[in-house]
Amino acid sequence: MENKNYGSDDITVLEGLEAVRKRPGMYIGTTSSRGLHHLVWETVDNSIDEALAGYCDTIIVRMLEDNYIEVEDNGRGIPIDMHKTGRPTLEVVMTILHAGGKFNDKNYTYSGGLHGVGVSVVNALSTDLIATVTRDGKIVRQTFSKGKPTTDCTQIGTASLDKHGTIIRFKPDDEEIFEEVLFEYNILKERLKELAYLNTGLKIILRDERDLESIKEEVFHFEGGIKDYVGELISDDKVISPIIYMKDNAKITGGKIVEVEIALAYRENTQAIVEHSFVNNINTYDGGTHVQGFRTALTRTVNDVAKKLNLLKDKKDENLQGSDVREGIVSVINIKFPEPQFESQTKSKLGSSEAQSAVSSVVNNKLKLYLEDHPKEATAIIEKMIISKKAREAAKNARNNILRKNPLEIGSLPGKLADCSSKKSEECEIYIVEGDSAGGSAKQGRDRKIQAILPLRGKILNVEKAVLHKMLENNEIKAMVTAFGTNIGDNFDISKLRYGKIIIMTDADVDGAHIRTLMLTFFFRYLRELINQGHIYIAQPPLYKVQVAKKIKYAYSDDELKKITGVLEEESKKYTIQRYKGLGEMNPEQLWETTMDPENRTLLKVTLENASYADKMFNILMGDKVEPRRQFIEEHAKHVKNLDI
Ligand code: 0RA
Repeated sequence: MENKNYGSDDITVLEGLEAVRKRPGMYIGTTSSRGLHHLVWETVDNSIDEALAGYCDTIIVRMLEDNYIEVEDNGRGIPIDMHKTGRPTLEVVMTILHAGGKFNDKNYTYSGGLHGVGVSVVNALSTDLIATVTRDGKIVRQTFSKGKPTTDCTQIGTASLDKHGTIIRFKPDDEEIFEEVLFEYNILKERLKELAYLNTGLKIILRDERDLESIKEEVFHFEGGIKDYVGELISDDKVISPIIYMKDNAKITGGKIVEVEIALAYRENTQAIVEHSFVNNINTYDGGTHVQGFRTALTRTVNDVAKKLNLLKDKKDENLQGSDVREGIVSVINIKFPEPQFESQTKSKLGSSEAQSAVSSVVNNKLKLYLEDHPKEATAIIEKMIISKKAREAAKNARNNILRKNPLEIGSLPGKLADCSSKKSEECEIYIVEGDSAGGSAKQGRDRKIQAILPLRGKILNVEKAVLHKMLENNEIKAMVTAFGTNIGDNFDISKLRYGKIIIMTDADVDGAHIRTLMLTFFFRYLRELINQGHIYIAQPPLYKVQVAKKIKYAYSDDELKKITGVLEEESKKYTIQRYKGLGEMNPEQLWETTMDPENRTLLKVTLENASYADKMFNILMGDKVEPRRQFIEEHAKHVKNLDI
């Protein structure tokens, strides 16, 4: 073995991981709850890569005492031989930025995940990391702290030759990096379940062992893949036909393979469209070329089959349009695509043009086969589409009238809106406030120049089942959309947005969480571009008021309350604590000072991930099932409240 310049390698190692510790945001986005969970995704992504390459079928994620997370897989195991640098490969993978990828065989190209910065980043941001690898008959272990090895890579046991895998156990650095370390079971659960759906046959186990008295475990394992996912999405709703499932590979330039998997069904009693799409396990919230390919092929195939079955006349103007064939659909598109190009940094929209033809060709072939083999189902589906078409045509004139004199355009600003005086939209903000009394305080406390207040009464419409024009009949929704100025649906125009920031301000209780969920769901489904462009925020009112004589301090979390009272007790000062149940309990000055003053407040910017999570929660809250919802909300209120996932 060549003895390389050990010292200089050491320096690059330190520089690499020091950079991660200096600017963690560059690598994991934030150092709040969202960045914290990012560490888990990063680690799991490595195990998923092993599964994608065909070497791993089980991943176990454990939440352990003292904020440790452990991710175990039965993949090949990180190599344990000596690397050419003279250090063990395991150490190199754990301590050199992006090293993981360099060692992976490059003939497998679907990997990367959303983050793809490598497990060394997790190492850099953990006060403690223990890597245990089983391979080649050995069990070896190396430990690290803040990215630096604290032991050598040493053999700790033997194993039979057919045993292999990696266990990464880490404790995020809560001293210098993360604001608060609190892993949330439901956040892990939702993503791990999604990954299990997207990777058919892969078994993912989530175990919460933080309280040894009550260990919780769930196993996510779906032999039906995304067909099972669509099954979950339709839940107990009535469907027109069984779930249609297709899977095939398509070849693209350079002989590369695209794996295409699609599942879809039509619900009976709704016009709502539910569509999810993924590329290499990344949720493409804004669709892109693969979704485009699916839609064109779906419309074309259905029209062809409809004519063959004599359900439609063979004339062009008789054709079903895209909107007709998508009404009531629940679909999941899952593709594995080599080296995908995305249109945005958040990877929410696929740009690779070859994905369009790949998906189109699979749908053209497979869907046609299915519909021709199942004329009864085909007829039922197409008849539903023809009803949609007729409804569309019948409503055309009436609707044209309404749309032309769009009620949202001709209508003046809503009466309840207390607008701001500035007309410069960049500096303007609108607070959407729950309830009249809080709205009153907000109106008095605000900065009139740049802050507008829109109080909403009661719950906004259940957007789950409603169609667009129905929703616009809802006064609360109409008031919001009119105030924003952007209009909605086909008429949406972001250049008309009247406020740079749209801020949701609700009580810090269960009902507040519920209303926030409803609102986020509405934004997610109908005004997604506002989230995309970073216009939606959540206000953070304090949870407690601590009063010491005439001085008032505010606590925004239980942790902060503990800190404040801790200090006061050390100083043996007397104090009182008030828990704020609603915004209405604060007077205008307090509301301004704690929650609205741009100099002092904290706002959470809503991301697509947050909103999609809210949307998932909403489905459970608002679906057809009439389970005891209250209990559910209470259990999840924390997660809906702590939206910075
Ligand atoms: C480098 C190379 C190989 C696998 C891995 C890293 C690997 C990393 C992680 C992280 C968690 N689980 C993992 N499993 C594997 C390829 C090894 C080979 O060619 O045998």
